[in-house]
Amino acid sequence: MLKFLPRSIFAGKTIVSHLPKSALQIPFYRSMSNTSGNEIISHETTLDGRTIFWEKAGIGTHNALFLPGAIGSTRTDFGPQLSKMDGSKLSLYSWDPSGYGKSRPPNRTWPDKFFDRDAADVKALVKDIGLEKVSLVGWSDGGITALVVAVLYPEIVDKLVIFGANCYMTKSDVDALENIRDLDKWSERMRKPFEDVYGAEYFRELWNDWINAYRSYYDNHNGDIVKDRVCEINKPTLIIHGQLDPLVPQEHPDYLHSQIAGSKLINWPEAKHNLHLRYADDFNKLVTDFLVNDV
Ligand code: TYC
Repeated sequence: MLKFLPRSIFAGKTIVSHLPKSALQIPFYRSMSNTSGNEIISHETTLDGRTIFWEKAGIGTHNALFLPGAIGSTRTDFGPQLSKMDGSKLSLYSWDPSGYGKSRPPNRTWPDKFFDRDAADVKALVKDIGLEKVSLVGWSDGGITALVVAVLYPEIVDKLVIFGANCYMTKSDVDALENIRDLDKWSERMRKPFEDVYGAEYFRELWNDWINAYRSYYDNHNGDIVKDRVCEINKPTLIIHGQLDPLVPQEHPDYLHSQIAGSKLINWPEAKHNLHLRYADDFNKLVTDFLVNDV
């Protein structure tokens, strides 16, 4: 049974914070000096005994829930969105998936088809927050989770924005995955944001477990994450693809575009996987126009 007990964190206090403009491309927690942008309010909920951390910024009538990528969290993955998107038009929500970021304890578990568990958690969280419907804005693994939510729980989904995401895995995707497995080959600059959130040891464990759980879709499910069912999605959908993305080849956004009726695909020639951080202002405008103005 799902049991939600909404409560704020840190000795019963709601956390209010602001993102500085200088935080555009660096994780929020590294720089908190200046104050500008939306007020961000942090919350904690309990789901089946598990901590779920989520945040809200803005007071607009359109609800958008931002879903982070693998091992990601609200502030590391969506700082420039929570702080800078128009909070008079949008209510901006984001969460740390179970076992990631501040959604601990417990540590992350990896059931078979873990995206289905995350999708069920999204549904339960949306209900707990008291929302009937949200638009889902999902990056990478968060984009996959958004697709699964749209297939399994369409009743809670308004619109979809999907970027850096795929809904199946090929052999070359697995090869690309194995290329990034060895953390000792990562630069210090790439490792540091994760180590700051998790500590070196838990980050190593999470990373290894994520790679194994993710590639099990290839090894045990013919690479099918939600491939055969994305054609059922009938929500207004915007797909964005950075054409220099080293992790997600063009065939993935093309497939999603071909399967989701009425979807719009924006190919961004100079962008990579982190397009929403690198080109935050352009991304924010694009997404706001799609969510609020239907452009
Ligand atoms: N989905 C991963 C994330 O959330 C990125 C990724 C995509 C990694 C495809 C490997 O084959 C891959 N960051």
